[in-house]
Amino acid sequence: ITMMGELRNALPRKELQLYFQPVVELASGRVAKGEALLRWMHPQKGMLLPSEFIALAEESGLIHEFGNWVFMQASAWSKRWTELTGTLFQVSVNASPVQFMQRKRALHWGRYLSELGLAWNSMSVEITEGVLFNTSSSTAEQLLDMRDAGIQVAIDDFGTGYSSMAYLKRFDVDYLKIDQSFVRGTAPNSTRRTIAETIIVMAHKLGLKVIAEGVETPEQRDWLQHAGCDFGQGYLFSQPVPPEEFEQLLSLHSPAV
Ligand code: G
Ligand code: G
Ligand code: MN
Ligand code: NA
Repeated sequence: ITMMGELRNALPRKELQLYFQPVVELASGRVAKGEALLRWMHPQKGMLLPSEFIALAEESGLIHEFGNWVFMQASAWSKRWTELTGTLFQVSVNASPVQFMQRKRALHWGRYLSELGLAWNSMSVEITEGVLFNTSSSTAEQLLDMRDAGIQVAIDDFGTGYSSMAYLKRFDVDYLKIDQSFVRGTAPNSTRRTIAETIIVMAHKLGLKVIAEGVETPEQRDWLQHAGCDFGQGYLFSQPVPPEEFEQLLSLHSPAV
């Protein structure tokens, strides 16, 4: 059987699983949000990461089915964690550009959220800059529908793509996620760090919140917080973990000091 054949069976055979990585509010150290990351528990090969199967899912069209499953699962976890913590607990999902080509996607997700009785802003969708660069009317329509459905939008890996300020303004997104490569800049006057600090200032002027990715050390967390960055995500706080393990991080403050 081909990998494609196996991938077709992955959902009915319950081999897909969501992991979650905490997003920490830097000022308080509180786990404020979570990002859902897809895993394929392959019966022979073990746990496969998205880089090993998402492209195949996109080519085959399975990505639509997978993406809907991811959204529904993640919504249910948002509902549970909101109840557990007593405050709105937003969960984000990643979406491929291909998913935006399917019309009415956001409308269906919005309807699903209201059936579940989820509050506004319970969910956010992470897209790459390439999605904004796509000028098709379907993309613009989907982004507007997201807004109407109370689903927030984050630009993932910001700084690695086209990074056009004009698109940010035009599409009215909610979060910028600074790509890991800029967070790696350690020296105070390094180019990477300067870019990260500039992105933070720009985002705030446009009314967007900023999430830094790939935060691995207390030093990185500290300069990001000092630069006014709102949230951090990375191995310093936690790797992506299964939901049961994620839940244990919720009542606690960030374990890293
Ligand atoms: O932790 P990690 O190796 O899981 O993530 C790698 C990449 O896979 C990330 O860039 C992320 O955007 C992508 N990814 C993770 N989960 C999903 C998903 O459910 N759908 C899509 N389309 N991409 C995902
Ligand atoms: O969706 P996105 O492209 O942002 O996916 C994030 C990827 O980065 C995932 O593969 C995730 O496992 C990985 N990741 C998350 N935190 C860290 C970190 O602190 N360091 C490194 N090197 N990778 C991370
Ligand atoms: Mn992401
Ligand atoms: Na990213």
